[in-house]
Amino acid sequence: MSDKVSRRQFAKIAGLSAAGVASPLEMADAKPAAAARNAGGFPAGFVWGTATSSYQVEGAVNEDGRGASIWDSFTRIPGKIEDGTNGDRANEHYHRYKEDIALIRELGCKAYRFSVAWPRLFPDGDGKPNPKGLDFYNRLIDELLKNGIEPWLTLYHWDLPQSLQDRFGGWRSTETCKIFGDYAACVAEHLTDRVKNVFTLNESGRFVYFGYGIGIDAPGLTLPRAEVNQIRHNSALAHGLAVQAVRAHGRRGTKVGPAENIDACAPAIDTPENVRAAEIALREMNAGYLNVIMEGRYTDAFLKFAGRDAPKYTDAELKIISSPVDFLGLNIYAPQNYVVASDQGPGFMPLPIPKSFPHMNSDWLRIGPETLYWVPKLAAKIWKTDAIYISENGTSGEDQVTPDGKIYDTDRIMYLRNYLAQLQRATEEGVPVRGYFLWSLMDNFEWVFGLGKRFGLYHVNFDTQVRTPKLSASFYRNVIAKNAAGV
Ligand code: PNW
Repeated sequence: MSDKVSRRQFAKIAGLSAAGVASPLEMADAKPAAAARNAGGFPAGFVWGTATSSYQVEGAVNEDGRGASIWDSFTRIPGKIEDGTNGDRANEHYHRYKEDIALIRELGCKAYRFSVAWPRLFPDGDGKPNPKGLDFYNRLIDELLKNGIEPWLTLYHWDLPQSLQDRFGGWRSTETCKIFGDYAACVAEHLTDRVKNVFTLNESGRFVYFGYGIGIDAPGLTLPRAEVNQIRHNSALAHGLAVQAVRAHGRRGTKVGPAENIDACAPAIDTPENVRAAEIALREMNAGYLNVIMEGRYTDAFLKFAGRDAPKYTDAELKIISSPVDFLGLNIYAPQNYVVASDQGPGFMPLPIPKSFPHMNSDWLRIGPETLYWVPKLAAKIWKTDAIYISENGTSGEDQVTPDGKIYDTDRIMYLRNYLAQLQRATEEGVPVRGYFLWSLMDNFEWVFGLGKRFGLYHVNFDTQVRTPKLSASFYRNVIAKNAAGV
């Protein structure tokens, strides 16, 4: 207050109107205020983590009784993987996990998101669990805890047992959903004495369409739209069965939720009409998975749009699908839809994306930092959740090793700095984002791109398996240490 008075007085003395154009002093004042906001940082207890997945890092595909997964088969099909590589060795994390956990600790991360390879536990998908498979995850979890790192476990990160694909057509059949429930029960029974947080399926939005619709991911099928819609429905059912299995077989208090690459909608311009349109868009564009999980029904617009190709289901299935979750995990990399208000249809219009829209060194990785502000904010409002985790965010980069042996990935730092600033803006407004998992701890097998796209904070030489911290590892360590984005 006294500051205001003195400023006004100063303006008078300086012959400037207090109510008119800002005085030079007022303009100077604006700076510390903005800086103070940035310096505020994230809430206390914010969970900082990194993430990987089993097929992308483990290797050791034929060891200790692991069965084949659909990705083992798919990567064998000529032409499917851009550089002809596969996950046979990947990062040899199955053997080097201790070294890798030391890397997580060096970052100061308090959490690590990894996935269990279903075919390690059940080589044929079902039957009796393979004790050696369980042993590996016991060792991994114990080592994490020994280093003060909370294990966050994903049940399904795309490595479906090949046997289930052969016997039931994979996710085409609800048999696979039931068996997934049994597998989830086994994981819950054996591991939730130490694992407190479980993600169900990673990115239904990706593996259903890319795996069964356009043949780009395993199992490489190109099925008609009605079948793809049915498979998406089955994936939601599998999620619901896993939630129930964790509740029934896990330690009391174990938290469970999805990890979905939500179709990220944001207002093209921040006006009340466009924000409302983005809210409607977020619900509708995610109607086939997240919304049915959170609301227990498909939206009218979704069913109308699908028409005769809509999934077939029972009320009992909708009940299972919408079993209450403890948190929402959102994988957010790039804006999918910038929207404006419209009086057509459900009330929004997604805008075409110009060819010149900037992106990182993966074409799909468009740079839209504000998605980390809008998407959690609108998601929390639509689905009334009080716990959101950013279960993945990060970028690929060229990551050349310079003659001094270092990797100066200032492009990744630019990306992270901008996205994290927007996430911080959301938490400062009270949006209930509780944690953030950076994808990825280290370069790894990037699906159809093979080893050619590097997402890691640590560079990996896949011939020697040497891990080298990139400059972004120091950046992230600093963010975590200060609990703030503006660093
Ligand atoms: C996610 N897109 O995949 C996966 O969960 C990770 O396994 C993967 O390594 C990571 O993101 C980086 O790609 C996605 O085209 C792949 O929008 C592609 C898209 C989204 C997510």
